[in-house]
Amino acid sequence: MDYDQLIPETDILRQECPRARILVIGKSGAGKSALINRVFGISDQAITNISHRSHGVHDIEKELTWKSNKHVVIHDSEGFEHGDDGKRKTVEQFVENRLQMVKLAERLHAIWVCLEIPWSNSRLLDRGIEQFLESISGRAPVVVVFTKLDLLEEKVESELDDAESSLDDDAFERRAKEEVDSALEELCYIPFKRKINHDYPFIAVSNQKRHADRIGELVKLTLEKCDVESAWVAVAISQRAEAVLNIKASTRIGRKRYWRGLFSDVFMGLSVQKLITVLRKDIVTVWNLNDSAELLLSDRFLERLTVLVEDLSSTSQPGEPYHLTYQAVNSLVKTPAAFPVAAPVLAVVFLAEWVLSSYKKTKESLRCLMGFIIDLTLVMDALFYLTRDRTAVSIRHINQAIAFFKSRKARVHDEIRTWVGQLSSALSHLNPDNAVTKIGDIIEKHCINPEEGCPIEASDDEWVSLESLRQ
Ligand SMILES: Nc1nc2c(ncn2[C@@H]2O[C@H](COP(=O)(O)OP(=O)(O)OP(=O)(O)O)[C@@H](O)[C@H]2O)c(=O)[nH]1
Ligand SMILES: [Mg+2]
Repeated sequence: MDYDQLIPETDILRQECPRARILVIGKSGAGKSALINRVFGISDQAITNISHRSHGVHDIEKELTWKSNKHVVIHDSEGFEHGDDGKRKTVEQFVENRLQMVKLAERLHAIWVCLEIPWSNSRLLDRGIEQFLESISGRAPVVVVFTKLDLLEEKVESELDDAESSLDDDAFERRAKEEVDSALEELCYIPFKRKINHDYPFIAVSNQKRHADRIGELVKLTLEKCDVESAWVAVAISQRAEAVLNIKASTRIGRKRYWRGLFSDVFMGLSVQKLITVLRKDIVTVWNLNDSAELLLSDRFLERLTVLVEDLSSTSQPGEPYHLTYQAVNSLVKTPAAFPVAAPVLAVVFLAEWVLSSYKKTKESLRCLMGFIIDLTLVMDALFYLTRDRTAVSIRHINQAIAFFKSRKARVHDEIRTWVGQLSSALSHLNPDNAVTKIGDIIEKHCINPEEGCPIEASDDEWVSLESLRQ
């Protein structure tokens, strides 16, 4: 394999399906824009651009896209009332056409039908929507979304408060939850199933932060409907609701051709720097954070990652000093042509030494590459939580994420050491799949618990120094 073949898997997938394409249908005010905001982390300002009220005219063909999340395109339909046959047929025709498109990128990867929970005795379903759901039954990747769950909760809680004022807090919460569940059955699930013959998946959501897990659930239901790998990856990358889905997307991409290649013979002799540059591109792409300044693709970030990993490059224990920078400068001065790098030469000297060699199938290489993939993924996981309010990634965020990961690094690296240590020394017999599976297991074991998130600690606006990472 030569360098030209070594391109990020995400670039290949992106050619096939660069964006998740989703149709959102629902009455004006049903909460479509709020939902899009929650799932894709798109700013409120952009949301007002797609309000039907502010635009008046509505065009399902229009592709709505956002600078802050380039991995999604939305078609927004305000739905149709009973008797709006013309409008309904337009939407049906649109869906039919899109289902038959040859190019995966042009097809609809999901249709979210948004129905406001009728908490104040309004109507759940219009006849028009019923007809639409019947007409496309089974052929389209529909998920039904019952919106504004918080308003139902408020109503149930206030009624319960009036009726049962003597309950203590825990009992109140339990009762309220039970009553909300049964109200959802009664107001949404049962009437929906009675009216619609087809078995569409559904979920009740709201735009409140405390319901983030339900937004995650919606994304999971949507992914279950994606039967083409590249579409699955596109949707998983586009969403910003669930870190675990980015981790899964990472592992799925990792299983493809070239991650496995890292653990087989095809990359022998290539520059490790080139390999990790490609790996970094893939992992950063999969997380799809708002990185307008491209800090995550910068040399500075790469330097810090390679230093995080360097304790795996030798059999010595963490904490022993490294004199790598000195050695790297020296070897660079002696044999500059040995490093076919695009990055400015000065940046190269800061990279840890293990990066500046060519790839060999040794236990050291295996430990370092596994470490690189795992460390970067766990740093991205922390960044996901730190920038969850959709702010752009900053150096401060990156420092915080690195510091948080560093506090957990010893355990992660111990696991990598132990696993590689027990392999037989004839690594040519290594099944690449085992290494990829192990990477996935370690990441899932050490990723952040969504309920805890990543603690925000004081941090600098300047990049954390390499020396302090080595301590
Ligand atoms: N309490 C609560 N309000 C919500 C929720 N979702 C949306 N809203 C509010 O409901 C109103 C309408 O929400 P939008 O998201 O703009 O509705 P839409 O379906 O996009 O409406 P159009 O763009 O007119 O078709 C706004 O004032 C939102 O703030 C929710 O989950 N809970
Ligand atoms: Mg809207």
